Amino acid sequence: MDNSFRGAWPALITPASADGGVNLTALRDLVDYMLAKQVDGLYVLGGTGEGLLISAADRRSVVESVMEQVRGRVPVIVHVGSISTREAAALACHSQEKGADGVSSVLPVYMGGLEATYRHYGAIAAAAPDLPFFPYLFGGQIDATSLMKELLCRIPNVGGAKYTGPNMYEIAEIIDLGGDLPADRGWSIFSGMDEQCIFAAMMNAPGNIGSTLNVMPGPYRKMRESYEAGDAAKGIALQKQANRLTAAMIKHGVGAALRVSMKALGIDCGPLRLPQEPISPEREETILADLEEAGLAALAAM
Ligand code: MN9
Repeated sequence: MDNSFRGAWPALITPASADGGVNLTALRDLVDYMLAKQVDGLYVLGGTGEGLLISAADRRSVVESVMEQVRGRVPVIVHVGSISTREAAALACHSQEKGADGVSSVLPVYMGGLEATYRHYGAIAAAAPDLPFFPYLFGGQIDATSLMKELLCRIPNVGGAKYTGPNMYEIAEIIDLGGDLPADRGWSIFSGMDEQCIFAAMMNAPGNIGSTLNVMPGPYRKMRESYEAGDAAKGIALQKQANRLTAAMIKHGVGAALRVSMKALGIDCGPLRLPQEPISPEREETILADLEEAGLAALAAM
């Protein structure tokens, strides 16, 4: 049995209502849009999904709505990271109860250090013991490979990681840690830098999770397919094409660019949550013009 996840996963936006709450109707529309685009899974309430900016009660409603809307058609990993270990653990427990397929968490946000990380992740993973747990490896002063080795010893349900960094040697090392595990134990290392998806695929990363996949999941699916079919050159060409749009998004701020793109694609995800800068109508126009110039329509249609 293969318990591993794979493929192209959007780090789903969480549509906001005018007052900063959640627009659950738009959220359901967004889920349907992603399923129609044949994404392989959904990663909800992460950085892109503004999980840390949303109240715990609203985070629970988001999970419930997403699970209902998806109805088991693709796996869902819920990011439960929180400044409070207890709150993250309670959210993990709720996600398991509601049928999520995995939980994930950023490194401890405020109280860092290795031992604190073990305690934080240990408590979260133990609160959802039937689900694989995925550390979100991003930022922090950590040796990611040693951390993952140690977590494999300490946490029985660690199932992989979301690795958001540019170091393809390091991601390969972490992928290889799975080599010694029993065959029925899943080990899914997702790459999280959209700009590097194809290179992580070349290091055998089975999937990628990222913000720009809300707007253009197709190119990532196709670049992986091309590589796996033996056509690395085509995969690299697709990566470069996608990177033109990603670069334009980074220039304007990825959060703002995602909102503007999704609105142009027919789903109004509402305002960015505080403390992000609101998008003025003039800025929206400039951003959209730049994204269109960078190939938004063609990439989104793939
Ligand atoms: O992990 C996102 N990374 C961060 C997901 O939010 C730090 C990525 O999808 C980036 O937004 C993307 C553009 O730099 O690679």
